[in-house]
Formats: sequence, C-alpha cells, structure tokens
Amino acid sequence: MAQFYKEPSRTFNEYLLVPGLTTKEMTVENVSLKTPIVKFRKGEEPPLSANIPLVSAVMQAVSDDNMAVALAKEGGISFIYNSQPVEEEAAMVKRAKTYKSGFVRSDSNLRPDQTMQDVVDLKKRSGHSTIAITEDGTAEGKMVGMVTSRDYRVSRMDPSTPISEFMTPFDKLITAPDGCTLSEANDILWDNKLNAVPVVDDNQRLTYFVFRKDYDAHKANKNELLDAHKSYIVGAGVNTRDYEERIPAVVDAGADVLCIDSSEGYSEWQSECLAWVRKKYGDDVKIGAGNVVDKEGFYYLAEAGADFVKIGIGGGSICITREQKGIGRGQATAVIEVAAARDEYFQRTGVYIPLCSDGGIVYDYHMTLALAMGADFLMMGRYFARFDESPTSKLNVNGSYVKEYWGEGSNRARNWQRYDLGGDPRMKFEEGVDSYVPYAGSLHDNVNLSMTKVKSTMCNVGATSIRDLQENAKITLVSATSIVEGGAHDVILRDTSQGGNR
Ligand code: RVP
Repeated sequence: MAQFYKEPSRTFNEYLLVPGLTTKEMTVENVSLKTPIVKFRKGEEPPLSANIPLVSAVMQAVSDDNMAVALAKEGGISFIYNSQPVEEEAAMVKRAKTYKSGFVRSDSNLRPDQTMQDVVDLKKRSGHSTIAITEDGTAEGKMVGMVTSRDYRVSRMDPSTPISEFMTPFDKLITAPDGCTLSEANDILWDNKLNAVPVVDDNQRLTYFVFRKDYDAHKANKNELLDAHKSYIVGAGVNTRDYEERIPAVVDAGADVLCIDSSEGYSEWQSECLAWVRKKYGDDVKIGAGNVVDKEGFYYLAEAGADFVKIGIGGGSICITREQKGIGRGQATAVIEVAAARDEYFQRTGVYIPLCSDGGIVYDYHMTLALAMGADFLMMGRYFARFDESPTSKLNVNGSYVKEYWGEGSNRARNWQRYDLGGDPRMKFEEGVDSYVPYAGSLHDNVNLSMTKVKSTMCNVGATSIRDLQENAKITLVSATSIVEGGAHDVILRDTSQGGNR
C-alpha cells in the first residue's frame, strides 16, 4: 500500500516566529548573515561562504553576468543559467569573473588618424568625454594617446584635424600599471589631480580606465563576495545531459561553485554527474545537487557527494509542475524535514551539508522563516527578476512598469534538460509560465531593505547569526483565521497598491 503522510505539507505563509529575549547588544548592526555554501567538516571553516544568504535562480530571466556582479557586490551568489550553449554560458561566467570593481573597459576609442569630427560624433553617441586613442581603435589596443574635452576647441579647429595633432601623446600620460589595486589607482588619480587614469599592461596595451567619480561608489560594498584574486564569486548551473562538456568549460571560465539544475533531483542521473565530478576534479570543484523535498532525497544526494542540497518542487512562482504532474510538497514542510535529516547526518558523520531553499519566497519574512527552519541560503527567481539588473525587458503594462519573468519549463525557455528523465531529449509539455513581475528598482536598495528586515526579525527572536536562529527560533503554525488577523483588517485602506516584497 502507498505511504500516506499523517500531516498536510505546509507553506511558509502558515508559520510565524515567536519572539525570544532581545538583549541590548542585539541590534541590526550586530547581526551577521554570513552562511556556508558548501559542505565542511565539524570544527573546520567552510571552503565557500556567502555574506548574505541569497542566491539568484538558475534562470534565463534572472541570472546573467550582470546579475552575478550586482549580487556578489552585496555578498550573495548568482548561478548563471545553463539553458544556453556551453560557450555562451562560459563567456558569461568569464565576464563576471573578470569584472573588476571600479575598473571599466574603455567604451570610447579611436585611432590617431581619425579626426576631430570623429571625436565630436563619438562623444555625442556615448556621452563620455574621455577617449582612448589606440593604434587599432579598440578598447584593448596599443595605447598611443588620450583625448579629453580640454584637448580641442570645436569653434576654432578644422573638423578634419587628425587626432594625432591634438591628443595628449602616450609619453605625456600618467598611467597605472595593469594588476594595480583600486586603491592604488585612486592614489594616482588624487596625487596627479586627474579625473581618469588609463591602466596599461607591459606591452602598452590598454586594459581599463579608473574614473575618480566611481571610486566612492565602489568603496561602499563592505559585504562584497570576492575570491583570493579579488574577483567576484560566481556560480554556474549545469545539467545531467551535457556535463562532461559544460562543466570543464564553466570551470575553466572561473566558476567558483556549480549547481545541478533540475526540477527533480532524486535520480541516478544526478548521482552519476556527481561521481563524474569527483573522479575528474576530486574535491576541487564544488557542486550542489537537487531538488529534493524529503529526507530520502537528501540522504541519496549527500551520499552521492553533493556539496549542498537544494530543496523545493513546485513552489516557484512561475512553476506549474504540481498542476501538470501532481508531484511536489509544501516548501516549509520540505525544508523542515530535510533540515532534520541534514542535522542527523552531521551528528553521525561530522559533515555539514548546507541546504538551499529554492522557490516560493514571497514576503521578506519568508526568508527568515526558511533560515529558521534550517535552510542555510535561499534561491529566488521572482524576487531578483524585478530588479534593474535582471536580463529581461522593462515594460509599461497598463500604466505600471513591469519586468518579464518566465519559467525554465515554459515554452519560452525550452529548458528540457531541467525536466529530463532520460529517453527522448525534448520538451514534452510545459511546467512553467511566461509572466510579468512588478518592476522594483535597483538590486542594491531592495536587497539591503530585505536584509535589514531579516536582521531585525532575528533581533526579535534573540539571534545574531543564522546558526543561532536555527538553534533557538520558536516557530508556530497559524490557523487560517489568524492569517487574516496578520494583515490589515477591519479598516478601510486609503492606498490599496501593494508593490514589492513585504
Ligand atoms: P521563485 O523564486 O518563487 O520565482 O522560484 C524560482 C524557482 O522556481 C527556481 O529557482 C526554480 O527552482 C523554479 N523554476 C524555474 N523555472 C520553473 C518552471 O518553469 N517550472 N521553475
């Protein structure tokens, strides 16, 4: 006979945290959200941690290199989507890894034989007045000079004057050496009263510019997540079909952590993929697996060698897997059960495997609940899709700004590998929808607000770290009637608009 669970499975909305003692030191500033991303042994430091417990979903509409840089600046990690050709995913990883905060690739470049008219036209197009003059007119060509608005006068000079006649030649330029730090470049700017300094390598090739106006903006990211070479930490999604080709490509491009992207991860395909990684790379390549929703799924992937395990089937905002296939489990119940198995596994083996709760986070307090229930970090799609930094278009629909957001199982993404169960390699039916989400502005502002709310709740609960929260939180189920009591009720609202994450 089939196994029946005694209790219904539940969502985050059905729970609340009960406050604990808040001591005087428990202020938002004193709360740390640092969290492990990959497994570690008892008493040892995790090889990879994040400074905030947020990762962005392995989705076309969410995680490209731009999102990866923006989120790493705040202390989280993006998993760049794998529903694209191997070379394109590797190129995105590489762009994010080679991005240097405060160092910008020159977007205005001309050759010395071009004219003042070319300078004027380029400035109009780009809006930038600092122009690199390189032998071949490219952003990484041999630098021969520089032009700023101080070098020419449109009213007095013949438009056909060659640039070589009025540029500041290379031997008169102050430059910074390739490999210098942002702070060293900034010293050069200040010592020489410059607005911009070109960074050049030993062969006189231009690599970057550092602008004085950018410095303060880049200094502000105290949480930014960097590797030993000061590049941002970047994740990459992989699948169980083409991993022998995709994994080496994204690893060579610099990915710090991988995630097998699948709607259902309790499978021999995942075990095979993990075994392949261990055989080829030992423990050097970090890879998470999932998704699972019960303890059996967790133990299977833990034994197979996963560095973290991802939880969640059917709870994603754009996901219709439960309707289409009738599989899944309420996200809160899934996290609670898997976390208990993880804790038991830790007790027994001394190996701590971080858990990622994936999908279904609607309100900011759901983040705190998921962490309190045992998740170490949270994967979100809808949340990040709303920001400027997501790769999709911002549109005006019926007078409101929205961003596009579509599921990996939708016809639009056609990510059949994510739903693959072996056999005929093609998408057979949709498991996701194509939708809009309300536009919410910059990632920086929103993530900071959400993290402040999480920290503030943690202070109420009496916890200054995620570990504390997991060990000491008191969590209560709420009845349907008390959910009504939790919102504004029995009053007439003056403003009924409800945007963003509450
Ligand atoms: P949400 O944050 O609720 O938007 O959920 C995002 C998650 O939904 C993803 O990380 C992924 O696990 C799942 N997803 C992505 N595409 C689809 C689908 O098309 N069904 N589901």
